[in-house]
Amino acid sequence: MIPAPIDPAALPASVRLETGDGGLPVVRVAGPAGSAELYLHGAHLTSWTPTGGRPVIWLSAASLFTEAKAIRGGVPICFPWFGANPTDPAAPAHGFARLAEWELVDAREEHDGVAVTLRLADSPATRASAWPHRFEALYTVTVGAGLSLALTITNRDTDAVSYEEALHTYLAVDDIRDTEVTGLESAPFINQLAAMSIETETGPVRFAAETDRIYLDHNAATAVVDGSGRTVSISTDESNSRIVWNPWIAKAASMGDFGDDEWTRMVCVESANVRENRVRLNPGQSHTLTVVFDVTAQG
Ligand code: TA6
Repeated sequence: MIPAPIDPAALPASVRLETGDGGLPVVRVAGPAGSAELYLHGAHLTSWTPTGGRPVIWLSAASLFTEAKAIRGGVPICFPWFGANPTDPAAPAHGFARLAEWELVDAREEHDGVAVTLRLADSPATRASAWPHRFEALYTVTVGAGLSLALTITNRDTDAVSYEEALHTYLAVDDIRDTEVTGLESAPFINQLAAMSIETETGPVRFAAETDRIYLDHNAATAVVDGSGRTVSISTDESNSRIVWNPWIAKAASMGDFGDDEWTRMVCVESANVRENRVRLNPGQSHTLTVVFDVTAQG
């Protein structure tokens, strides 16, 4: 059964479908335990703030809000490939999902959370892409004192398919130079900045230069501890890859939608299934990647 777009008049009181930056439609959630903004463009979460706390998700002040470009910051959805497409150099980095317009198909209040679901399915454009398969994607964002993101992909094709996915989360930090990512101690990683060499962490991930690391076969919880005393814990289900990224000075300056001085205020800790961890689905099968964020110390 294909869910129909929800009638805006039927939305619960804590959910509004409005016009956001760049004239793009945005779902604004004002729940009892947290607030958030979720653009239909790319199903892109651009903010999450627990009630009484500070924003947890980072968004560039220089982000463009146009249909032709992914929003910079927030939680881009990388699907159905991660990074450059291996066969089509003209294909958009990180797949087509973050550039597509998703539909709002459900919104409901649960306990102290508010759950909003967006949907994307194959189209003539996706069927003409480097990944031409029939599929349905449902993305449920649950906003409360914590944040839950669940991406379900269903194979609607007649053949088995495989794909990569990442919830490419940009987290706000006080200063990247006083920040560490725990939970990856002793983990091997692909260093994207050193000819994909395989290296191993010797402790928490700390930052003193551009950092771009892919951890495979890793599903343990991680956490971001910044100098303000805030800890954001990150737990996942059905996610076997992690990516950690900070662009540092030169890469930040090279991106037109990223403020030159913004690199100190963010870190990407991404929950994914990439490379050898890609997902394989038989016809009719579904897979859900879930990530949950909790602020365990406000600071
Ligand atoms: O996840 C890290 C990464 O793959 C980096 O290599 C960098 O390219 C980043 O994603 C941002 O990619 P984007 O296409 O959003 O500029």
